Amino acid sequence: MPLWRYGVLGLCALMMALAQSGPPLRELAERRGILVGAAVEPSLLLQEAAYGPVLAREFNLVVAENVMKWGALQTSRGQFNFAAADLLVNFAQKHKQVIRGHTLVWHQQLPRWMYGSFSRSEMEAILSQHIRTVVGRYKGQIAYWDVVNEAIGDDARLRATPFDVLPDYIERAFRLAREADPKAKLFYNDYGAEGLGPKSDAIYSLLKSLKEKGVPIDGIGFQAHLDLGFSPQQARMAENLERFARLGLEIHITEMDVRLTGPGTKAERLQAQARLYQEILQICLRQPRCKVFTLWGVSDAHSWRAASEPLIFDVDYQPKPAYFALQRTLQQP
Ligand code: 9MR
Repeated sequence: MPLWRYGVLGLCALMMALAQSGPPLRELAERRGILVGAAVEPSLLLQEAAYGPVLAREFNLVVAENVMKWGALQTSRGQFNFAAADLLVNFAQKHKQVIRGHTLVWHQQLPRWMYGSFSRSEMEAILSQHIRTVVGRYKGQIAYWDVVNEAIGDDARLRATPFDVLPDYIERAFRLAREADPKAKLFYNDYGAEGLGPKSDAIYSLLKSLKEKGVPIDGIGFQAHLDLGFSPQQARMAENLERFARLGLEIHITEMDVRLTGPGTKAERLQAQARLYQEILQICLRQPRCKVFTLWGVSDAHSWRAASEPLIFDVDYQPKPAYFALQRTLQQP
């Protein structure tokens, strides 16, 4: 790791270099009427000199990569720890960034106690206490919540989760979230549903039936964890987004990253990565209901897929071809 990443002079040099590389993404996104976001690990704000400044300069939306998950907030039953989540909220407010909350109901990253055996009424109490406490704490401060995450499996059926003792846990979660913060927009979020196919069909049917029942759901998040083999045209992604838009849902790209692995030279793969970022952003810009375009991290130094260099800043926070592709795309009429 180069030393300058930690020094004040190095940081100044980086910010000057960024200033010379054109307008910040957030400024351009604002002009286009969308938000450009990044997933945030608040501990990095304290640990890494370049992280906060780059996050503040480039993005007008932040989402908690991990610190608002059940396992982070309620490690023991009934005991909540908001320290890391508060750090994120304070940073966002200071830098005028909109906040996405992630996530209230997910089968992963649950605390161990959640795998105990609970009766229906106990689970009802557990779910409602969690959602009321978490959404209530940030009432008026978090604009969007991923209420239910990845409830549909890769086999296009509902996954088994500890919440299943409550057969209506999905709609219940949305109703509880609406009650706790009537102004927050409520989302269903999933991966592998960007294009047409059995999984996105299953999600479509689920959300359509929720809408028909009057469940308060406002939007769908397409995660977009992609690799270079994904072709939005072949997957008919724009068409897929359009059918969700016709349900009256707002659309967010919520967790985009693109693995750099595959054939070709590194330079070619970086160009292909840039093209894919550009294509997904274009699809969002052409869809009137697509309002948020979010990346799952800031730099390749810290990503759940760090080994495959999936983000738009490299490990030294230098903008990659993908950064410039997004900048150009936002500037196109
Ligand atoms: O990026 C997150 C990583 O740090 C965690 O270890 C992981 C736990 O499963 O979750 C990652 O984020 C996931 C997100 O919350 C939901 N969609 C898939 C993301 C990547 O796994």
